[in-house]
Amino acid sequence: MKLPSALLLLLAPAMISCKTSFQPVDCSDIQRHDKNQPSGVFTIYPIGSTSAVQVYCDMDSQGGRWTVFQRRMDGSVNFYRPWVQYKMGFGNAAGEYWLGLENIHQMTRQRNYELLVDMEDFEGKKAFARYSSFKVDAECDGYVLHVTGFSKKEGLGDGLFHHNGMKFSTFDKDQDISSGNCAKSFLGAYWYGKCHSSNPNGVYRWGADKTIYGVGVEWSRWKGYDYSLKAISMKIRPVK
Ligand SMILES: [Ca+2]
Repeated sequence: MKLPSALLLLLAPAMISCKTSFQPVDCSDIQRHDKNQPSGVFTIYPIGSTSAVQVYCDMDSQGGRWTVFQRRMDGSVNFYRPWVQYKMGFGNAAGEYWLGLENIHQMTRQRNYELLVDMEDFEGKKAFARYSSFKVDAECDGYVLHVTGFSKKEGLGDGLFHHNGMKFSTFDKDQDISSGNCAKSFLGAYWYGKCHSSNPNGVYRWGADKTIYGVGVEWSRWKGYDYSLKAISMKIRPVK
């Protein structure tokens, strides 16, 4: 059936508003809207209608609803990047990416979030660390990390204790508490302190490698400082 063009014009605003009415802030909103959504790439709006950004939603791990803000899995994306890139985000939501500190801050400013860090080594072993509270302050405060409530009974050792309360640093913006530049020394970007007990944004390498200490994709309380993980993803969801 062919509609008269005048009718189409009348319908247009309704069609547009219908299409844009659902603007999820995170993957939890997406699952609430449709409980059958599988894990995959979705568009969220962390800072309102003009802030559309693609993310990977983990709808499977430990009840699902997780918004992934960091993911390494194959070394396809270079994570040794300057401040502006860590602020705005980079990579590909279907693969390796960083969601961006501004998006993470805006999300955790609006709701109370918990954190899950899923990891895998090159032998196929999996592990996780979970925290009951996760929040990142504004840029003017250095995107300070607040992460507490580590689950002692589950998963592996606390790799974020050292990073709680630290500002975010990149090689071109040293906000760590070391006299040196942790981002340069350990070839990553992170909430470095003096310097790290985990280095998820370090150099992608293939497992155990003692040639350069501490620069890999690491979680020291699981595999030490000489083992670069095969995969790691950091994900958040609102606390019910
Ligand atoms: Ca420093």
